[in-house]
Amino acid sequence: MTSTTRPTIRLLGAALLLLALLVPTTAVSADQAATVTRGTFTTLAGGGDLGYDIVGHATMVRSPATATTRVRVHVSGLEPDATYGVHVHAAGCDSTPPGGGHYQHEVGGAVDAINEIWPTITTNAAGVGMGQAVHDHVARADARAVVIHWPDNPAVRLACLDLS
Ligand SMILES: [Cu+2]
Repeated sequence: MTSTTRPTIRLLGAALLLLALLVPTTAVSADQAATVTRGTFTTLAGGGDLGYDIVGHATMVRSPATATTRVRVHVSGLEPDATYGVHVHAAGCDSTPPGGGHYQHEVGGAVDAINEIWPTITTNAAGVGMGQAVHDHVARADARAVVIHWPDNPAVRLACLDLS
């Protein structure tokens, strides 16, 4: 071994040691990895009766590493320039009513956009809209459906989506 390669090897050794020290603190371990659930909307009878044919999808990302949950919704087939109440619900779309009740962070707590997950949709002139909600907790497994309500009467459920 020549005298010129030794410093290189030492440097490499130091770099590997540094890497070994850094990796455990910077890498996201398997149990901290984000969980992604998604689905596509089905127009419910309540929506079909009103002439809606809703097409769209939603994605929920639960990130334990940052203790956050993000929901994004993208839909077409809605009224132009309108706002639709959208919530994460706690039962499947095959429940009665579809989606069951609202998902709540603190069960039995406030019915608002903080304790519940409300990715409200605002549409453009073409009736296409997006909604998003970001929360500083990781949603439980019972955050399992997304329901779009009729603005004129929120009791009417227009479309439902199962997150899986
Ligand atoms: Cu709802």
